[in-house]
Amino acid sequence: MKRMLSGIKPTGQLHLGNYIGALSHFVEYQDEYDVYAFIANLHCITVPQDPEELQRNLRDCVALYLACGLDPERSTIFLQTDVRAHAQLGYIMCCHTYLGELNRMTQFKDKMAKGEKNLSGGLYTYPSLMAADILLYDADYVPVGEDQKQHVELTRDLAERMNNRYGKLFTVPEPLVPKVGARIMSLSDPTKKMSKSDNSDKGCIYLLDDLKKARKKVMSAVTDNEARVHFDPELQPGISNLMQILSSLSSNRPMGDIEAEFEGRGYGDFKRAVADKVCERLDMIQTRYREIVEGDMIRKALTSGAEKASKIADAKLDEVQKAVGMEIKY
Ligand code: ATP
Ligand code: LTN
Repeated sequence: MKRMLSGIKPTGQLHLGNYIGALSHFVEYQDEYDVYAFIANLHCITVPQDPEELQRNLRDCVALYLACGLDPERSTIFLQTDVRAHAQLGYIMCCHTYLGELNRMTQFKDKMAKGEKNLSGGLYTYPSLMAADILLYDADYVPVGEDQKQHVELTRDLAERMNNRYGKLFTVPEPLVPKVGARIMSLSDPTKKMSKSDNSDKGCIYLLDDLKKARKKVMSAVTDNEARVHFDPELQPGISNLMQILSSLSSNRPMGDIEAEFEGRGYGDFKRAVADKVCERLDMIQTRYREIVEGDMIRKALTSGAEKASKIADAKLDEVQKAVGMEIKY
């Protein structure tokens, strides 16, 4: 069975973009692949965090993994720091990454360009740690949203570089970016990605948002004056974004189908249909979430996940350290 690995960095509450772009796919792929899904808590601290809030976000993230349908019996769910090999291979990968490569990473470049102050060394070298996360498990596929594709491509380059230098150590992974919904846009500014760090709360639907609030966000989403439900992300970014949301939540319903259903009808009708779908899915997730946080499922899932993941990761780390010549033979 091919192996698939992905992680989420809960620096805030998970939102609909995380769900549609990444999390929902981890769940779908469980039948077909050996899925490893982790909570990237080392990546979280690359930007300043309030300790109590971070703890809450980490717990909520695991609960939401489970509530969205990740099944600890079939998939391996774990907290990154429970598997010590991540930090250690992360360092080794960092020593095999060129400064020029890190300088090209758009996520870091964007933050620099915005003039953000006091960016950390951890944020700069984060793609090397991400490479370690993936390569430790010889993952074949990495399901991510559009914004993470560049990091998986760097991972491929690093895997090939090390394989060439030390002999075959790693599987070279492939990014899996969904055709629809890889970049869900903000509802209040459809030229920007829906993000936890969105300045206005209106553009981002959180998975734990009160249903009334979520409905209101959809109903007041920015659209246009074209007065037709048509898929054209350039000309009608707001409407096209809502269409992507509706399509992704309806088993990738074709855009032509949605256009036909709403032909000659107003945006109000269309937005109501999107809001109904969003609220239906959130309601399902939230009901399950409440059961999970009251029970003992989080602790159990993470304990068995860490045990299973550590076995694989520790063995790979050993192999790498030997190949690089870092161990002493007696
Ligand atoms: P954010 O911008 O919200 O802080 P992020 O990409 O920095 O998100 P994560 O929360 O770790 O950090 O993202 C988890 C996954 O969700 C990644 O695979 C990412 O590509 C995907 N993702 C994030 N935002 C969106 C979005 N707006 N549309 C589709 N996928 C997204
Ligand atoms: N960098 C990702 C989170 C992440 C990840 C990974 C995703 C960390 N390690 C390994 C896939 C595979 C992010 O910011 N969204």
